[in-house]
Amino acid sequence: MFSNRRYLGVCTALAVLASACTKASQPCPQATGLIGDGVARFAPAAVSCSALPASMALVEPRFVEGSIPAEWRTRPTFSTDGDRAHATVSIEAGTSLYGTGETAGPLLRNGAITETWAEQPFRNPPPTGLSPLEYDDDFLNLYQAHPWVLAVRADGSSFGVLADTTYRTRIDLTSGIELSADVAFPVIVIEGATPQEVLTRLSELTGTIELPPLWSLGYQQARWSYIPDAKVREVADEFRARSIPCDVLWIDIDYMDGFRIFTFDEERFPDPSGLNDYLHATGFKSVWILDPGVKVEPGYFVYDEGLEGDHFIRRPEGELFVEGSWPGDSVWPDYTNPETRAWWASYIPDLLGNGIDGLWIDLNEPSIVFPPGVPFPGDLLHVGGGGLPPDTHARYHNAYGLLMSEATLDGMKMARPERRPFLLSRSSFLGGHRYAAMWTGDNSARWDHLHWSVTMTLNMGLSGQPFAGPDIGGFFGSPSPSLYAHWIGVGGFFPFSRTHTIQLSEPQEPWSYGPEVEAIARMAIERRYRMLPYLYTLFREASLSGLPVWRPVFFADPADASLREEDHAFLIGADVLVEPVLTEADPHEFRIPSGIWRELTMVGEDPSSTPELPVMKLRGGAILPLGRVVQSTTEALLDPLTLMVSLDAEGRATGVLYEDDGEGYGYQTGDYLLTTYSAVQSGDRVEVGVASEEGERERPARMVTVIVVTDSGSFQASGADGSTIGVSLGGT
Ligand code: NBV
Repeated sequence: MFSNRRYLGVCTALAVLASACTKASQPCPQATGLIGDGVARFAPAAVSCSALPASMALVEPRFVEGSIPAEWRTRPTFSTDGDRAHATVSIEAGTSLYGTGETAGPLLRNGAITETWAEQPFRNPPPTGLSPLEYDDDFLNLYQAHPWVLAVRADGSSFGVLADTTYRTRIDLTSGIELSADVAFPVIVIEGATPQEVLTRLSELTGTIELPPLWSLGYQQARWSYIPDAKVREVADEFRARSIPCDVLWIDIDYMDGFRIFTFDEERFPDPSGLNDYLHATGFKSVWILDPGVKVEPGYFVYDEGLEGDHFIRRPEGELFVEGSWPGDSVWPDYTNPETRAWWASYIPDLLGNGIDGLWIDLNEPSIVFPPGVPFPGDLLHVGGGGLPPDTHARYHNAYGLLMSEATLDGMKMARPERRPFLLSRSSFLGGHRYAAMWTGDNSARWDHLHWSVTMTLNMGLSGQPFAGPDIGGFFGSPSPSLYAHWIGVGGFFPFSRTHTIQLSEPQEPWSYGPEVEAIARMAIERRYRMLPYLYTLFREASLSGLPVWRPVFFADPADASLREEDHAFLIGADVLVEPVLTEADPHEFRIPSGIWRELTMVGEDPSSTPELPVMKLRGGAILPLGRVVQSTTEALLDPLTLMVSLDAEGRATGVLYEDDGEGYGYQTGDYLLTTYSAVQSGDRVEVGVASEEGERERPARMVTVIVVTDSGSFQASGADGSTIGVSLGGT
């Protein structure tokens, strides 16, 4: 039987019949029915298909493939209450709720209320001790919007609920799952035997991340702003002089000429190419910021050309929408228009032509800077196109960051089709991970934010975005030496690992807190570089399966109710358990999964002298591939390769290592090497070797050091990669 989708394809191919076919079928892209394996869509019965919003979360429309079976467990009940549409999903006792995107607070979301409305947080007056732009766990909405809940039942089986609308949606988890909005919306329910299966199914609908360039997984250093360019060089030199690994320096808004996007300040950044050449010569990459607000100034090329092409958002009466951004009075591109996206993308090649490696898009909720806290009116007009209907800002507000990400990424790919792009976006919508990584916005140098940086990264992963991390050390304020040491201690492990801070704050480089903290920061960052082969392997997995890089500990055993609230400890992939210290006082009691978890120390580390660094544990049955400490990923990571082995109760272990050239797309045509290593114990000897391999890349001639971690100490041996390496547990 044809799915509607294929049916349409056949209709298109048979041109003669086409009009008859489409007329007869007219499939509704929002109709009720099964739309994938374990995926059902429910549309409110009383609402016609044309009245339902088209999905912006999904990669492409999903058409009904069959009817929903009678035994389907999770069904929303639709109702209306005045002008408000509701969808209610009841949950069984013992069901734990997660996801809901970017929300401060605990990992477990039962009892929480979230609203999808991408917004720079603002409160006036703010609570004591905070400034108006600082967020805490009282905010219902932050910069990103993910109308998505991941539920784990008592038995470990799982389902996910997606309110498939970009309109502002309230997600009330105080009793079951109650979704509501001012417009009717369809609900997609995904069933799975485990939460992992649900997330993989979600990624089949919303897409996965693209494999990022290896350098973007290195440690990164930012501040608002390193000015002038000489300061950027000085920071780069300092990293190298102090042997603190770092891959990327970030350039904030002050590089621009009067904050006009796509320009450079002639005095402070007269030679961006020269600056980038300098950075590249010592193994750094650079990422530069871009805002969406375009200065209203006749004669400024972006404004003139944007006006000419009619690319800016207008008010209902037809005049341009003008408000204050960094450059003063500004207008905003209407990214719903494919021509506007192409226009925006056309500026990117010249910008990147200055040797810029990656881009960072900010304020794209979108936010007005002056005066702060003024919302974009819901009645502004968007022209749409390419499948998006013309409609108001109320409909497209939450998708603005996603569409700006798409346009910017298009420009990056156009500029350098042979290089994998790296893009970071402050705002986005569910599915935006297809285009950009995210950070958790303007957090604060406070202990509660250190904890939330872990829970937010985890919940982003449970909402389909694996490439996430906070401003390490906090954006607002200046952390104490102890807070920075603890933050960078865990910070070395974030999928996206960057220190960043606000204008005029105290210096926040790893050496800014004296030699003791500097040594801790160096160790934390060196741990990251040693772990990069494993992290890169996990990013590849995320790009294929949608599984997050950081995972909550309950992933190890979804049926174990005692793990559901643990949100200090977390897993990196399936094999590494991290127990960070996220509190100033009152030590946290970790709930960790049952089974074998052996403490892991990196070569040369003395954990007793560095309580700020998290305890790391390796799952029994796992082999962890580690690289060597390098100053940046421009150096070869994997010679020697270290394999840390933690045997299971049967004396076996396996582990996977993915490698390619770290940039470019050669991997898509076979230029990669995926190795499964295995270890088997017999008596007091463990033999470790290659169990299987995939890909056309040749195995490099390199040494492998195998370290078998046991309950009575570590034992090691070395040999050539590809050979069988025997490790004697007797130590001889
Ligand atoms: O561009 C300046 C900052 C930036 O450093 C920060 O990371 C963004 O989240 N940006 C916000 C604008 C400042 C708003 C107060």
